[in-house]
Amino acid sequence: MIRRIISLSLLALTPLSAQGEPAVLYATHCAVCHGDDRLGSLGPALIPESLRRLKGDKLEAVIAQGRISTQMPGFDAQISAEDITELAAYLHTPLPEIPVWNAERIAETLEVNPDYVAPDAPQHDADPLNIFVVVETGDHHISVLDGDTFDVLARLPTPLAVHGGPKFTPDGRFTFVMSRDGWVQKIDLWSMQEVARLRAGVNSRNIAMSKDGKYLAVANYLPHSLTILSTADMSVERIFDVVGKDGESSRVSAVYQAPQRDSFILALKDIPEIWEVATDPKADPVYEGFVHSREKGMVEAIASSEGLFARRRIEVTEPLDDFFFTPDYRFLIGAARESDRGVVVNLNVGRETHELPLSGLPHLGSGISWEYQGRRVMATPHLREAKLSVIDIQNWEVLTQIDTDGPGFFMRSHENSPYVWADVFFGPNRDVMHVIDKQTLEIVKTLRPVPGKTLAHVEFDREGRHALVSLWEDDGAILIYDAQTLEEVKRLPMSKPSGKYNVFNKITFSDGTSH
Ligand code: DHE
Repeated sequence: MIRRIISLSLLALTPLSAQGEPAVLYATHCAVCHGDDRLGSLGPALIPESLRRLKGDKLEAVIAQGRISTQMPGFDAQISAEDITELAAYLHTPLPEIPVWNAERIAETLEVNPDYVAPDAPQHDADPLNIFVVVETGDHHISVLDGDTFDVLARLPTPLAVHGGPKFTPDGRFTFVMSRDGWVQKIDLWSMQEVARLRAGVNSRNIAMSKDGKYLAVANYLPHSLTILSTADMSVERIFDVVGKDGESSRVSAVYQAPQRDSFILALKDIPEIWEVATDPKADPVYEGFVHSREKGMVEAIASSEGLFARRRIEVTEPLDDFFFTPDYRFLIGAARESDRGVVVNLNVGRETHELPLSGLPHLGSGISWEYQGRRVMATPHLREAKLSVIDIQNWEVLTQIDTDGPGFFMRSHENSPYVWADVFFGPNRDVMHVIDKQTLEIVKTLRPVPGKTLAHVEFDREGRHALVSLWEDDGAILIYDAQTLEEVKRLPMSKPSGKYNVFNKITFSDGTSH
C-alpha cells in the first residue's frame, strides 16, 4: 500500500513513541498539508484542541470523504476504513508536549501583503463608521457591507475557522480577524485590503484591542499564553506565560478589553484566577480598593512591571469563564461551569461579591444590558435550557426568566431599539428568532423566515434602524430587517454567515452589542 512509502525525514520528526501505523499514515498522507508536527500548514492543525467538533465518527467521515469548499480531499480510495479509524484516533491524541510558540517562531509566520498600499483616505463612498464586517465561515471569507445601502463593498479571504468577533482600532479603520488555529489577520477598511497576517498561537480563543488601539491581545489554549502584538506592524510586544500563583499553568479562555479601566481582563480555564493586564503606559498598578483588599489578603496586586502590561491577579474560588461586564466595567459575571452558578466579581476590590443561580450553561458573553423600569438589567441566553435570564445588576438578583422555543446562543439590541433579539440556536426550532419588548420582557414576535434553516446572531446598524440576521447555512444569507416594523427588507446571499459586526457599535461599546 501507498502508506508504506514514507520519507525518512518526516518520520524523524515524529516522536519514536508515536511511530506506529497511524503515525506512518499521518506522515504519508496528511503531513504535507497539516505539517510534520500536526500544528497546521496549508491545512489546519490536527490536534485534539482543534478537533473538538469532530468527535465520534465525524473525523473519520472527513478523512474518508473530504470537506466541501476546502482543499481537503477524501482518502477512502487510498486508506482502508480500519486505518482511517486508527488515524482519527491518533489525531485525537494530545501532542506529547505543549509546543514552543515563542516570539521568534511567531515572527517567522508573518506574511505581509506585497500589494498593500496604505491610502490617505477611505477608498469608498460609504460612511466608514457604518460598515459591517460579516464573517462567512462556509468558504472562509469576510464580506464588508455598506451599512446604509447594504451593498457588498469587498469580499476577502480569511484564515480557516475564524472564531469570535473581529476587533477594530478605535478610529474604525483597521480590523483584526482571528482563527482557531491562532492566525491573526489585519485588514485596512479604507482600502479593503489585507495588510498582513501572522500566527500568534497554536490554538487560540479570541482577541482584544487595547483602548488606545496600539496593542492586540490573543488568548491562547495552546500554548498556555497571552500574546500581545503591536497593531502597527504585528510584531510581538509581550508574551505572558500563564502560570497561576500555585505554579499551575492555564489555558486562556478569553481576553476582553475593559475600556474604562484601560486594561485587558483574562478569563483562565484551569486556575481560579482572573488576570488584569494594564494597557496604559502610565498605569498605576495600585487599583481602587487595593489597600483595603491587601489588608484582607485578597488581592496579590503584583504588577509584573509598573505601567504598561502591569499584571494583577484576582483570586476566585473556582475557574470562571465567559464574562459579562457591567457597562462601567466595575463588575463582571463569570460562569462557574462545575457548579451551575454565576459569580459576580468586583474588579475594583478584586473579589467575588455575589452568586447567581444560573443553571443550563448561561452564555454570559452574549449578555446585553439596558434600562428596564429605571433599573439597569442584563439578560443572558442559556446553551442548554430554553430560557433567557434577566438579572438586575444593581442588587444582583435574577429578576425573571423568559421561556423560549429552545436554547439560544446570541442576543442583541441597540440604544435606539425597543426590542431585544434572541436566537434559538439548538433543537427543532433553531429556525426562529424571538423579538422581546425591553419594557414588558415579553416576546412580541417570533420570526421564522426560512423554515428548517438555522437563524442566528443579530447586529444593528449604527443608528439602530436595521437589524441584520444570519441564515446560518452553507447556502445562507444575511437577512436585513427594519428594526421598527420587524419586516424583512433585503436579503444578501452568503456562505454560512456567522457573526457580523458594525464598526460604530463596536468602537463605541454600544450596550446592545458584544464587546
Ligand atoms: Fe464562540 C464569540 C467561546 C462555540 C461562534 N465565543 C465567542 C467568545 C468566546 C467564545 C470566549 C468571545 C470572543 C470575542 O468575540 O472576543 N464559543 C466559545 C466557546 O467556549 C464555545 C462554546 C465552544 C468552543 O468551541 O470554543 C464556542 N462559538 C462557538 C460555536 O460553536 C459558534 C456558534 C460557531 C463557531 O464559529 O465556532 C461560535 N463565538 C461565535 C461567534 C462569536 C463568538 C460568532 C462572536 C459573537 C459576537 O457577536 O461578538
